[in-house]
Amino acid sequence: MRYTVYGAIVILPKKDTPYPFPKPDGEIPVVLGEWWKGSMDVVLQQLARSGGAPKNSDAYTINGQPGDLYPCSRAEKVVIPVKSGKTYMLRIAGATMNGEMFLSVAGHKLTVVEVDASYTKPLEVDYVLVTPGQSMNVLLKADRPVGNYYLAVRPYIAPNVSLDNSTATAVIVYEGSHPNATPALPTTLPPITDSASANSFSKSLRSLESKAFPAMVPLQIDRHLMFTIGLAIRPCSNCTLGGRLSGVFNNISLELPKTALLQAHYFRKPNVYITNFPDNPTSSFNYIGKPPSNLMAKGGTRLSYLPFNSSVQLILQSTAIVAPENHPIHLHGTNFFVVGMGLGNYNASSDPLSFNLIDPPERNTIGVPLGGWVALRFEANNPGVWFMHCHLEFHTSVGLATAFVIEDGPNPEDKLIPPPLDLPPC
Ligand SMILES: *[C@@H]1O[C@H](CO)[C@@H](O)[C@H](O)[C@H]1NC(C)=O
Ligand SMILES: *[C@@H]1O[C@H](CO)[C@@H](O)[C@H](O)[C@H]1NC(C)=O
Ligand SMILES: *[C@@H]1O[C@H](CO)[C@@H](O)[C@H](O)[C@H]1NC(C)=O
Ligand SMILES: *[C@@H]1O[C@H](CO)[C@@H](O)[C@H](O)[C@H]1NC(C)=O
Ligand SMILES: *[C@@H]1O[C@H](CO)[C@@H](O)[C@H](O)[C@H]1NC(C)=O
Ligand SMILES: [Cu+2]
Repeated sequence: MRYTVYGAIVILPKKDTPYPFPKPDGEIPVVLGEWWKGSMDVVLQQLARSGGAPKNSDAYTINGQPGDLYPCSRAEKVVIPVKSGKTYMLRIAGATMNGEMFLSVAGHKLTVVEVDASYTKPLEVDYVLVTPGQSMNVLLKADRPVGNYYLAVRPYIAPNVSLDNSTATAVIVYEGSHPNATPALPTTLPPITDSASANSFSKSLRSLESKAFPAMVPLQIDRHLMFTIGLAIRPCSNCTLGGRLSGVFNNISLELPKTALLQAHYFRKPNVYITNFPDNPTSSFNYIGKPPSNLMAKGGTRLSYLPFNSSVQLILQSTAIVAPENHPIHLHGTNFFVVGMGLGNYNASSDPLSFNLIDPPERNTIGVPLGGWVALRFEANNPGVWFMHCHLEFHTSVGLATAFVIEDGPNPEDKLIPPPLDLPPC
C-alpha cells in the first residue's frame, strides 16, 4: 500500500544513452504523499463497514513532510538547496492515495521533459498535474533573485466531491539566502476545482518523437474497445449505508478471486475468471448527462482477452453516475499512447479525425477528463494478465478495475515466464 511509501525508485538512463536535453546540474526527488493522523487500518475498516467513502486524509506530503502551512511540521520542513544559474531536474512521483495534485514553484517556470518514464517534447508551464501513479521529470532553472521560494502542491478536486483540500510545501533555498527567510507562495497554482487547467495541461504533452526515441504509435487497429468509467452502487447487507459505493468499467465492478489471476492463467485453472468483459458499454446513454435512475452495477471477475500482438484502441468514457470525476486510469504491463482526449461523449465517427498519431504522449496512467474521454492505443505484446485500474486508492479498492489477458506469442521470448520456484502455495 502506498501509505507506507517513503521514497522513490529512480530509473537512470543507460551510461551510453544521454538525456535528450542538457544534463541537469542536480536531480531532486519530489515524492508526493498523503497522510492520515492515525492508523490506516482503521480508515480501511471504517470504509468497509460504512460502504461509503473513506475518511479524508489530514495532510499531503512532499518527501514525507507536509510543510509550513500545517501546524505540525515547521521544524522539519523539506529544504531544497539550489545555486543561482544552475538547472535542476525534479523527479516527481505521484504516490498520493486519492489526491490528484497540482504543483507549482513560486516565481519559476517548469519545463516538463518526461512523463511516466517516456521523454516528451520540452513543455514550459506554470504548473503541472500529477495524479496518483503518474511520474514526471521537470527542469527547474534557478534564474530568480537569490531568496526562498515555495514548491507547493494542492489537489484538483471534482465539484461535489469531498477530499482533503490542504496545501503541502517544500522550500527552495538559493545559496546565499537565509533558510528561515519567509518564502513566497506560488500564484500559479490552479484553484482546487479548476478542470480547465487540469485538462489543458494533460492535452499539451507530446512525445519527444526523435530518431533515438521514436513514438511507435499503432496505426492499424485489430481491436476496438470502449469502457465507461464511474461509480455505482453494489448491494451490501452489513454496510451501515445499506449499499456499497463501487467503481465500475462498463457497469462491472471487479470482484477479486481467491486465486491470483496470473496464477490461474498460467496454470489454466478454470472457474477463477471469465474472459467475457464487454468490448463496449452494454447500454448506451448520455454518459455525461443526467445519470440513469438505476445506480446498481454488476459484480464479476470478467477480463478482456487479447491475442498476442493485437493492436488495441481503447476509449475510456467518463460518466456522471454518482459523481463526475477525473479518474487516473493506470494500465500494467505496457505503455499506451494517448492519441485523443476531449470533453462530452466520444463520437466514433468525428473524434478519430483529430487523433494525434504522430507524437502523442506515451504514458501508463492517464487522468480521464471529468465529463470527457480519452483514446488510448497500445500493442498487446507482453504476455500475462495485466491489471487496469483507477489509481485513486478508494476507487480501485471498491472495484474500479479489470484486467487484460494477453496470450503467449509463438516465439520463446514471447512466452510468459514460469512462476518462481518459491511461489507461496497460498
Ligand atoms: C453539484 O451539486 C449540485 C447540487 O446538488 C448540483 O446542482 C450540481 O450540478 C453538481 N455539480 C456537478 C458537477 O455534478
Ligand atoms: C477545504 O475543506 C474545508 C473542510 O472541509 C472547507 O471548510 C473549506 O472551505 C475548503 N476549502 C476550499 C478552498 O475548498
Ligand atoms: C448495470 O447493471 C445493473 C445490474 O444488472 C442494471 O440494473 C443497470 O441498469 C446497469 N446500468 C447500466 C448503466 O448499464
Ligand atoms: C508482432 O508485431 C510486430 C510489429 O508490430 C512484428 O514485428 C512481430 O513480428 C510480431 N510478432 C509476431 C510473433 O507475430
Ligand atoms: C458524431 O459526429 C457526426 C459528424 O460530425 C455527427 O453527424 C453525428 O451526429 C455525431 N453523433 C453524435 C451521437 O453526436
Ligand atoms: Cu477513480
